[in-house]
Order: sequence, then structure tokens, then C-alpha cells
Amino acid sequence: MQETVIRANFDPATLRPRILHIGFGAFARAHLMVYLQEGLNAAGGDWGVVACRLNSGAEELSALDDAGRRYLVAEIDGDNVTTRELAVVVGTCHPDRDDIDSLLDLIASEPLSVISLTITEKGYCCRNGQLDLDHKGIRADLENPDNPKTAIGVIVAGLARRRDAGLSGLTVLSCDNQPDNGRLVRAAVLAFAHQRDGRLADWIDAHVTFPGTMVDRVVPALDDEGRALLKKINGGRADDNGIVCEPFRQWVIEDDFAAGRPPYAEGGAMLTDDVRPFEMMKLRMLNGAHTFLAMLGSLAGLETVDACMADPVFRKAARSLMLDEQRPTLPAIESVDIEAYADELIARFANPKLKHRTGQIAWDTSQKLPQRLLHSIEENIDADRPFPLLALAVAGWMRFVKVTAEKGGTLTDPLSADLLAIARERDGEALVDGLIAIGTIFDQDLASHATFRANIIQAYDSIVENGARGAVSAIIR
Ligand code: CS2
Repeated sequence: MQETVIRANFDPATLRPRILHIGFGAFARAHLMVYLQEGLNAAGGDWGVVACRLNSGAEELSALDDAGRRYLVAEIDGDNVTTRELAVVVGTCHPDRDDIDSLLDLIASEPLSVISLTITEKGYCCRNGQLDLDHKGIRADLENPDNPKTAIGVIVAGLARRRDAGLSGLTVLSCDNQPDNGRLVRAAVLAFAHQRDGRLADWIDAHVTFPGTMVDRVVPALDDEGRALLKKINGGRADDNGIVCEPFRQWVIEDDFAAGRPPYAEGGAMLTDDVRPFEMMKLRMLNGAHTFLAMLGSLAGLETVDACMADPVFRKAARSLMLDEQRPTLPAIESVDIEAYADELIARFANPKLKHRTGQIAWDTSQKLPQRLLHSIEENIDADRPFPLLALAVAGWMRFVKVTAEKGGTLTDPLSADLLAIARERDGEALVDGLIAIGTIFDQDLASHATFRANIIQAYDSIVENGARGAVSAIIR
């Protein structure tokens, strides 16, 4: 195993706080920051990052400060490890630790040009593509706009200060797995601003851009094995800020920057006018298959994605889900051979060193179903195409909720309490009906479609009867 560490070739002291990254977790460390570091290596510049978190994680940011804001990213595949020491972070910020004004003042500071986001699906506080004005966090932020807790509230409060300071606009760059993520965050920010002050919304509309993006890299939560690897690479010293991930990375960004563009393209990102075909392909093929494996794999006792790929039934099913049920719903992209893309995904999933846990991918599934599975089901129904594996994935989620309720457990999901309450009382057809009635997850036109309902009930019954693996196997036979 080769263990060299590639260091930055720029002087970190020359970087300025020009990017605020909200949601500085494992994914951001291993994806956006690597692109920036590679871009600075290639093209230079003064683009430094202030790493911010809004909820948990203040201690992690302090630990990063203590380590001089350097950390390792180890890309692992078979026996090959490529490690970079990242040096792009110039500061950290957490409202609980530093008070909210330092964060809002940062947004209203002259050098700041980009606010990038990895706040997960639920961080947008949206419902059916619009800001959810009934959301607890949004209601609280609207009542108390100078002390916001949600990312949307923080962005609007910061932009209000920026406008009042007479500064120019900036770019808000959403990097979460949502369809049309740029348009979504724009809608949420403008709707929130409107509630506060129509003129503020107009200023944001005129001065702030919201490019869409497609992001891709598998970055499992750091486990003991990963910690041991990082320690070894780091000459025997632990690197608690470091991360282990796969070698693959991809970033497609709509080229619409309001105040200069960080050297992301120089770092390997692709700039485009229309990111949506890429976004749809990745969300449905990769993330859709992930959610399928997370649900059915967990139920079958398979704890990691590579363990699923080692089982011929699950491997074949994942490929069939991608090519037979998702591909027909996707617009063609000239530069992409979709079959080769599917094969590459299967090979990435099979990486035996990653230990990407099905239980981790299962987090927040209620927030992931529409864009990963339900939109394609809808399109397949409209086109009269069968969708047995997509149905099984949705039914697998229902079974996963039921089994968790039976065990007296909880789900890592913002809707956990509601879902478990339904699952404690019901099973079979009644459970399916109870869950598809939840309007924040299921479009009610789809929920009331007889074909949809019948397919989900049939898939659920098959899981109960045959077990998860048996149900999958019955389809791909
Ligand atoms: C995964 C993603 O946890 C999940 O829901 O599907 O985090 C996935 O690993 C990334 O999107 C890969 O780019």
C-alpha cells in the first residue's frame, strides 16, 4: 500500500475568506474542498473557505481549528490509497460557539463571494419544491429574523446585511442531492425574504445567483478502520478531521456566478448551461439504487453496499433498476453512454474498502423518495412501463419502518415519530395506505393512482412472504 501525502502547492496564508460553506460535514470535506484545493494548485487565487455548521458539530470545527485547519482526505480503492492534505479552510464558524452576528457579518463582508451548501435534503425546509412556511424552524426564524437557526434564515439575514452595507451580490451554490437544487434554494430564499420585506427579495433577485449543481462522491461516515488508516498515513498521529472516500469524484456546475468563480473547473469540475440532465441521471441511477439497496439490503441483513454487490441477486437487481426502470425516464446526454455509466456505478458500489453502510444511506429516506424513486414511478406509469424494482424499493422502505416500529426503535428521519406512529398501528394494505397518504412525501395524484397503490401493496406482501432477498430474486429471475 502506497502512502504518500500530496500537499498544497500554494501558500495558505494568501487565502482570504471568500467562500462560506454551510454544512461542513464528511461530504464537503471530501468533495468541494478537494476541487478547490486542486483548482488552487492549478490556477492559484485567494479563494479560502470558512467552514460552518448550524446544528451539531461545533466541537468538530474547534478540533479543525486546533489542527491548524489542515486535514487529510484519503481515497481508497483496493490496495491503492491517494491522500491529500487539505489546506483551503481559513476559518470556522458556529453560531452556538461564536454567536450569530459573526456569521451574518461574514456574509456581509466585502471578500465573500460564494455561499456553498451541503445541508442535506431537510435543510431546505421545503415542501413540494416551495419553502414550507409551516416548518417549525422557518416559523421561528420569521419571528426572530436576526437570530436565525435555519440555513435559509441565515442566508436571508446575511444578505439583508450585505445589501444594507452597500455591497454587491454573491452566489449561493446548493450542492445537495435534490432535483433542480439551484432553483429550489432560490425559491426558498426569495420566499423567506418576501415574508420579511419585498424590497429585500427584489434586491436578492437582482444581485444573487443560484447555480444548479450535480455532485458525486461516495463518502461514508468515518469508522474505526478509516481512523486507523489515517493515523498510519499521518505518521502515527490521529487525524480526527480526516476522511476516507472513494477515488471517483464528479461535479457538474451551472455556470452562473455573480461575483467571480472559484477555480472549481481548474480543479476538475465541469461547467455547463444545463445541469438538469446530469442531476436527474445521478439522482435516479446512483441515489435511486442506493436507496433500493439501503432498504432491501438492510432488511436482508446486508450491512454495506459492497456486501450487496457481492450477492449476485442484489447486484443484478441494482443494474436492472438502473437500466430497465430508471433509464427510460432520463433525457439522453450526448457525452454519456448510460450503460457504461451503470457499469461504473456497480463497480464503485463494489469497492470493498469503503464499507458504505446501508444503515447510513437509510437516514432521512422520507426526504429522498420523491427524487430518487417516485418521480420515475410516475413517469413509468404514464408511459405504461413496468416498475417492479422501484415499487419494491418503496415497499422496502415501508417494511423498514414497520420492522423498526416492531422493535421499538427510532428512525434517523425528520418524520420518524409520524412514520412510527402509523406503523405501530397498521400493517399490509393498511400500512401502505397510511404511508402514501403523507402529502409531504407522496404526490397525492400518484398516491391515489390504482396502479401505483396495487404495485406497492403487492411488493410489500412479497417482502413479508418471501423475505427481502426472496422478493428481489423473484423479480430478476
Ligand atoms: C447516498 C449519498 O446517503 C445517501 O443517501 O445515496 O450520500 C451518495 O453516497 C452520494 O450522493 C454519492 O455522490
